[in-house]
Amino acid sequence: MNQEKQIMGETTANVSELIRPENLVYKKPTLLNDNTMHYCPGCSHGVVHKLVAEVLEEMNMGEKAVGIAPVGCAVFAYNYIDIDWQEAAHGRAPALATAVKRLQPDKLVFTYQGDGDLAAIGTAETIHAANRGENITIIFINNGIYGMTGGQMAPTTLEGMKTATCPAGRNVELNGYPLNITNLLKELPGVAYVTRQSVNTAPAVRKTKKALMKAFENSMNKKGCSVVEVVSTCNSGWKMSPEKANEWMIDNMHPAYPLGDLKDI
Ligand SMILES: Cc1ncc(C[n+]2csc(CCOP(=O)(O)OP(=O)(O)O)c2C)c(N)n1
Repeated sequence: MNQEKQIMGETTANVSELIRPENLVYKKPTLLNDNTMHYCPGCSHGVVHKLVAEVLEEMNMGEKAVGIAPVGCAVFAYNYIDIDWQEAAHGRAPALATAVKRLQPDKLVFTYQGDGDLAAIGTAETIHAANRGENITIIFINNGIYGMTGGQMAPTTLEGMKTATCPAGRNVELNGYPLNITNLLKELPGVAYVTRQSVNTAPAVRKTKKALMKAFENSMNKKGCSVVEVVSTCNSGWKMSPEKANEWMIDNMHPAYPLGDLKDI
C-alpha cells in the first residue's frame, strides 16, 4: 500500500512537471470562441468548425476570412467561429460568396453547407459558382440527410437508407439515385480542387485539416473553386448512438462516397 502510494505520488509529480506550456501539443484555436455549441453529441459539424478555426488561425487569416453560413444545422456557425460571416438563404451560399469575393478580392471567402442546402435547393448556385471558377472554397458536410428539420431524405441519401420521408428506405424507382454531387463538380473546368474526407478518426481529422488548408490557399492564389466534402454522421437523424453512427458511416457512406482527392490541379 505504502509502495503504491509512493508510486502514485511520483506519477502525480511527474505529470505536473510535464504539463507546461512548452510541452503542450494541442490548444483550442483562438478563433473558436467559448460559446456552447448546439450540435448533438457525435455530430461532425463541431469537429469541422474547430478545424476551420484552426486552419484560419495557422494561416493568420482570421481578419481576412468571410464565411457564408447556410440553413441547416450549421446555420449558427457564426456563433462559434470568430470571423466575419454572412447568412445566405437556403442554397444561395455560393452565389453570395461570389458577390463577397468579387467585391473584396483580398478576402478569403468560403461557404459551409449541408447536403440539403448544397445539393437540393442550392444545386444551381453550387454548379454555376463552381463552373465560373469563383475563387472561393465550398465546404460540404454530407451526412446524407436533412439534419435540422427532422431527418428527411436528401439528394445524397443512400439507396435503401431509411429517413423520415422514406421510412421503408430510399427506393430508386420512386426517388431516383443518390446524387454524388462532388463527382459532378470535379468535371467542371472552373474547379481546381475537389477532395472527399471524413472526421471520424484522428488521422481522418488531420487529413481534413490539410485539405481545408489547401482549399483556402487555392482560393487566395486565384486557382478557381475548391470543394472539400466531409462525409459525416447525423446520429440524431439516423436514429443511432454516436458510436453506431460512426460504424454505419464507415460501412455504408464511405463505400458510396469514397474518401480521397478527386481533382487537384
Ligand atoms: C428557403 C428555405 N427553405 C427551406 C428551409 C427549411 N430548412 C431548414 S434547414 C433544412 C435542411 C437542411 O439540411 P442540410 O443542408 O442537409 O443540413 P444539416 O441540417 O443536415 O446540417 C431545411 C429544408 C429554410 N430554412 N429556408
